[in-house]
Amino acid sequence: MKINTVTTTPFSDQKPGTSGLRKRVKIFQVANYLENFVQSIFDSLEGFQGKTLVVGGDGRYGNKAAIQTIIKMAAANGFGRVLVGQNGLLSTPAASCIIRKYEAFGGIILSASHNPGGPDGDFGIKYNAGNGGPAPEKMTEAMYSHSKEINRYLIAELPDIDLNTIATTTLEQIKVEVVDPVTDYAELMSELFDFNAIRALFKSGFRICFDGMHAITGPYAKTIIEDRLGAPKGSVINGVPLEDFGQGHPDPNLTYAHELVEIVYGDNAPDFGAASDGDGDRNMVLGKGFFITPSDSLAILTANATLIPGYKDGLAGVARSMPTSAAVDRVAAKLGINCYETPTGWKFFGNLMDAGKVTLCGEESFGTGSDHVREKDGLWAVLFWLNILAVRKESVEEVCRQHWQEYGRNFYSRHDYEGVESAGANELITQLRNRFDSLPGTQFGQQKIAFADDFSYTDPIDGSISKAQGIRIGFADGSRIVFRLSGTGTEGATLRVYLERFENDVSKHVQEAQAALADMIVVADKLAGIKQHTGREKPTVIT
Ligand code: VG1
Ligand code: CO
Repeated sequence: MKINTVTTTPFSDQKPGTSGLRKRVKIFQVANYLENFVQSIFDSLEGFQGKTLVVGGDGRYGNKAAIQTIIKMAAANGFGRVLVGQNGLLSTPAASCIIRKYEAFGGIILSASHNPGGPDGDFGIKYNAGNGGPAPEKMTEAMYSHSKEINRYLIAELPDIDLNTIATTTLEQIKVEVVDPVTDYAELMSELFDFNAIRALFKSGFRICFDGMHAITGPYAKTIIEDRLGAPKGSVINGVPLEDFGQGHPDPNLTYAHELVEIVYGDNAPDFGAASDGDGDRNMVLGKGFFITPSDSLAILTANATLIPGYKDGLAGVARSMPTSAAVDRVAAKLGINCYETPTGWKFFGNLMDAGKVTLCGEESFGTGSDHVREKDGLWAVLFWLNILAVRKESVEEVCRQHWQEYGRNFYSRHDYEGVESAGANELITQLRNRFDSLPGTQFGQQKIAFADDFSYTDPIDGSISKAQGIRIGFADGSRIVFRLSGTGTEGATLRVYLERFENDVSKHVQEAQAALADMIVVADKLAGIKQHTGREKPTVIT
């Protein structure tokens, strides 16, 4: 095999964010940009000679070309086998599943998740370790260091692989296997959930609308929900992955999944609605005209876990990211299991799952998952809900209302100010930080501040410390506002404001979270000067 050593110079902006390296497609198209980062990944790893690398992506523009490059670089760097999804496709949870199942050394996933795709959209790349989970901070920092010093990359002179055909090709020292992206994942789902019960539910006339948003989950949802579980054809909409996601924004929330929202809030609505994101790790769950917040979803799955075959013996513990509402904490307390609070990003759950401390994890950003893989998993959450409904024979709304009745309700909302100027956003955060000492005791309208801090996390397993993970302002009545800057955006800065208020008395429940949180929304602006620092009158997206 002829291996070329190509001379290169570093790029200064290859620091992975919350979930890998995400940039505009245009940036990834700059000569050597992708190659430098891939080589930096390999340079930060040890002991992979002759081992297996899993490669796949969410099908966005640039996916296939990047995969051909990565295969040649993997060969040149000494991997012995590459497993790649047919047509270059692998959802993030399926990649995690395949890494684990075939005991691969690790995997490279090409995705910018929920960010728009196409030539003017975003591209991304992330490395997952042998446990199937996103590289922990220590690893991403090593990649970044290598990227700042790189002066060469290795690439083999090999023909392109036919990604469309399931086949194994041996190219001198390296074996490339093009595998079906769905089979292994679907098998894992059938081991966790009661497919017979869900099949019976659909047979009884229960209707679902699953929106693939023209991203990766279409083929998975069609195979599992329509073919295996018997939901009628057409239950999956926008099910064909497109390179530009049909010009959409594959982010499953009430704003971007508006087609689905109109269906479940419209006449003749189905019993259940769901959507997933670009790379298949997020989920939104809806009943007939009824939205389940991701934080509530995590709490409800936890409370009902023993109804599911894969979790019938109970949960070791649960974890949620810091900005996620404390709804699951109440369930964990009642079940007598531990509830861990981690920084934003799935990479922080990996150690807890590997150590057997937690079974379910979740984030407010429409992410839920379990230790069946090491990523959040959109379809898994949908199947979990379907299994609960099949057993309880109640509607989504009934299940949720009963949950609130029993545990109280955490009113919750996230306000995003996308693509604002970085200077103003950083200033907002800095000013809050400088006031930590003076804020406690201060009264804002009805609300009195009890504490203000910057969330710092010490990993209970390896002791690593992650500082400055978001500003928390706690109020005397238990309400909370969190301010954080996004680590996944590609343009300017994105300010996220997370608002939460607990209400124990269900008779006081109003359906609309924004109304219930109206006071807090005013307080957030007064406290942080959001309008002043962002120049925005209102958020870009409210979830
Ligand atoms: C966002 C979410 C976070 C999630 C991350 C990756 O990060 O808030 O909860 O883990 O996206 O999601 P940030 O830094 O922009 O707030 V995804 O679906 O890449 O896979
Ligand atoms: Co995603």
